[in-house]
Amino acid sequence: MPFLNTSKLVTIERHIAEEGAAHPTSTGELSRLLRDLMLALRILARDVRRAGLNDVLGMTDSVNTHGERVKRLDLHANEVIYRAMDHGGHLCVMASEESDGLMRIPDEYKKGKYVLVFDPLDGSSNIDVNITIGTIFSIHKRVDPTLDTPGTLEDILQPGWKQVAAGYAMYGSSTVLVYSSGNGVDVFTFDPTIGEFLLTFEKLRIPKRGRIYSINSGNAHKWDQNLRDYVSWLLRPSDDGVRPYSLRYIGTMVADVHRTMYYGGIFMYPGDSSSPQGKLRLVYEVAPMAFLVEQAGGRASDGTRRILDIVPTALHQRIPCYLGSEEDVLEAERFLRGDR
Ligand code: P6P
Repeated sequence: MPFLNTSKLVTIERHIAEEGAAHPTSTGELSRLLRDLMLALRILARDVRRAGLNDVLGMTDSVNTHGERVKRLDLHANEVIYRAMDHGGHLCVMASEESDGLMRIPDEYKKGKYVLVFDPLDGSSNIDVNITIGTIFSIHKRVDPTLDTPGTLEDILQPGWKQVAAGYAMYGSSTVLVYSSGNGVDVFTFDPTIGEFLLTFEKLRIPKRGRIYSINSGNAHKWDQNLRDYVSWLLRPSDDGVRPYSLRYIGTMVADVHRTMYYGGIFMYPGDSSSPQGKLRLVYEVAPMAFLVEQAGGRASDGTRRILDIVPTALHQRIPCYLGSEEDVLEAERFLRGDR
């Protein structure tokens, strides 16, 4: 797996500016938006690293829109991103997993042509035990870019294929940023000694097939029979040695998908008898991840439909998801259809 010679020393800002310059119609506004977002991610990288020391671990007394107890770091991350992005004049509206509804741009600030939706801290159930967590973001252009008025829910509920850019930061043994603006997937590693995200892997491609499947097997009793048959098949040794697959499940979508992007295989959060639409949210979790997976040559579906073609009907809409190597996701879809 070739890593770049760091002598190129390409920062995320330089990479975004060069990508922007490659588009003749580019105004530089997206570059400035992303520069502001990178500041927020640098702050979160620092705060996640120091969480145990800063006494920001633990639960708040609040419950989010999904009825889930909110970790203090979740709220902090939500606030950091909002404050970094609310005044730049690039956005007309924001929304996040932690916001009940739209996050308005304050009246005193200019409204721009972009929309930002995000999961400020994905994997929060892992915060207190120092397991990898992340931030997921997705950027759309507003439906009518000529407007300078506050954005609306219509600007947010756009299909994933319309995303202008998407990415995630993963706060693990190092902090990495995986990003695409539709020209392939690039990986940047944060160097805290200089406070920069440096390009460390260009045009990441998911292997056509992997040997790892990732799912919460604790829900197996609630799965559809076809899904049970698929997982049983993955575990049955094959003559060519490709199967059995190994199970890897971290419980942080960013980490499980990141591993899948590099090693191949399939990440699944299916619907089941108690949660027919699964757990993960379409707008700010699954759609941005699907965008990245497809940009890396993989496949992303809800078991039957391409994720990026699905038009959201609600901000916090959940969707079953099967993301990863093209051959693995196609195989899962065949089983889910009842084709053997
Ligand atoms: P479960 C983390 O809470 C999260 O939202 C995703 O990051 C992760 O993939 C999923 O939930 C894990 O859910 O039900 O397996 O604990």
